[in-house]
Amino acid sequence: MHIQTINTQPFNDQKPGTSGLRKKVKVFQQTGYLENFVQSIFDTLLEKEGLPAGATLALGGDGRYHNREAIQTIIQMAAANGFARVLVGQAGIMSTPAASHIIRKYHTFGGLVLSASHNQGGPQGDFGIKYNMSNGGPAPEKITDTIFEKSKVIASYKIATLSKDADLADIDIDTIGITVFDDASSGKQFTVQVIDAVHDYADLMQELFDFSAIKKLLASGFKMQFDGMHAVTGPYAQEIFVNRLSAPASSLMNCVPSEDFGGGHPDPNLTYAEDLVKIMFAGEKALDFGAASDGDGDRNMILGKNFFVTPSDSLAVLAANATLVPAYKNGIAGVARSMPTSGAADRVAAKLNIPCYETPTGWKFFGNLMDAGKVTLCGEESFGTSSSHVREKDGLWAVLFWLNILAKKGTSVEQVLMAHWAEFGRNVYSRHDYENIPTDAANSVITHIKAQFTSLPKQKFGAYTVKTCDDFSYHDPIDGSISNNQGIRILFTDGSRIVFRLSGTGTEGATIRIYLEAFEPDTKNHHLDAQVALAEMIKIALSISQLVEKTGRFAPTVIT
Ligand code: G16
Repeated sequence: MHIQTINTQPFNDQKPGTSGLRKKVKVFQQTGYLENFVQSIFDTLLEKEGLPAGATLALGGDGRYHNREAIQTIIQMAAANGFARVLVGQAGIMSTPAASHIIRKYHTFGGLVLSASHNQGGPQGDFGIKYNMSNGGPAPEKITDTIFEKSKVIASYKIATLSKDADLADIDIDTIGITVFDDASSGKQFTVQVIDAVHDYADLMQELFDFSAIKKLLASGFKMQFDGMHAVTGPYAQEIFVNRLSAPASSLMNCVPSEDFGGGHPDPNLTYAEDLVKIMFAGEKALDFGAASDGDGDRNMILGKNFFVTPSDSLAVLAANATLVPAYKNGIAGVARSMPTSGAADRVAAKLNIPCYETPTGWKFFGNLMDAGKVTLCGEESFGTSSSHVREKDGLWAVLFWLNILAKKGTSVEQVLMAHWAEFGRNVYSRHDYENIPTDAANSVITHIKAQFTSLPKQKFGAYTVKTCDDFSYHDPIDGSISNNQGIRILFTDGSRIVFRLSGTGTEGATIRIYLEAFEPDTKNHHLDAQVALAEMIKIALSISQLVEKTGRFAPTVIT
């Protein structure tokens, strides 16, 4: 093994967003681009903690285009930077929740997850990379800020040639097994271990949930469909639903992963999971349960027969019914939700007399709360829910949680929601996304809203009166860190809210997200379509933001 130091020039655009660095594949293919970012991560780690003897790095990605090349480069850089071992998913693939589990189960120093999540793949699509800490969770802001600072001044990176004859030979990442390389100069060894992350993950799910109850449900004529969206969860779904829960193979669709996600957009929502939506909204012919997961397997969408469960409601339902699941049978310590997520979970927490935390958007903000044992369940409106079993959101976990609830309750998805709303009231909720807007136009919308911070309070808009407005700041109760500018909140006197945020995960132009929420206590209105129930809030949001005038966009790209 030979270690080389290669001189490089910094790039000025390597600032991690909501979840790691996401860019077009073409950007990542520039000479030195990936290497600079990975070296900046390693330099940050070496400076902060140093590498302990025998340090192991977990490594895997969602299998998108450019994954295999990046995996090879990172293995060679890990060797050169002093890691003793790399645990790599077979074929370089690990879902994000599986990677989090692998880091925790094998006590690795940390992990690199190659994913641009729900963003499109292929040569013209997106690629991404993020670092997860030894707790299995995404690096917090203080680490990602340091990585960015280092990326701006980097002058060289280290890379090893691993084959015995010093050629840059590709390592076999397709065969489960261990390869050991000797470093003649230091006398040390470097190990690459290819692992089957699917089995490790499926074992964990089997420990958490009542598989025999779910198996019975699936054998009882209950019909489900899982849409893998041509992404990473296909093999996991096959192992869990078909091999372990005996669901028919026909209950899986789009479950063979492809590098460009079959040309689709692997985002499990009502717009992009259209194949599944057609099946689940087919009137009498619709199945009992439908679910989809995203590019890297951390998001989920839950559908009943002709019925959509908002992610905010899903979190609340899981919290309210947690004791039906073996892993949570003794109750949950607390819940946390991102700020734009509806307050439905807050109502459950209040009734259960457990704390509910409000954090900025981004799973990284939940890690401290889970590590400190303050919360068990976390969720975000962006189709993410999970628990402290890992430190990432977990798509299949949420699907199994729902199946476990349905198996125990013996009612339909819609009946579960109707009963939930009857007990807690309904936080009617919707998100409107305006994608790929020129950055200047998007910024002018945000500036325009902020300019009204002093004039908006007490203003009346139809039936609604503004109580306060601000740009959300989070004070982490565990480490005391402060995160400012996390989204504009306009709060109304009756508890309704409008939130405006710019997405931190896009790679083209800007995406404006408008989050709308109104509380409806009256059972006779609970069946209403959210767009109908929120019609007035939608008008108010457009009037305050002047979004149509400033962007020339007359309708959202995606409504969830
Ligand atoms: C990422 C983060 C989530 C966040 C989401 C939305 O999800 O992991 O915590 O809620 O982005 O971010 P934004 O609104 O900034 O686009 P994923 O699934 O893309 O990793």
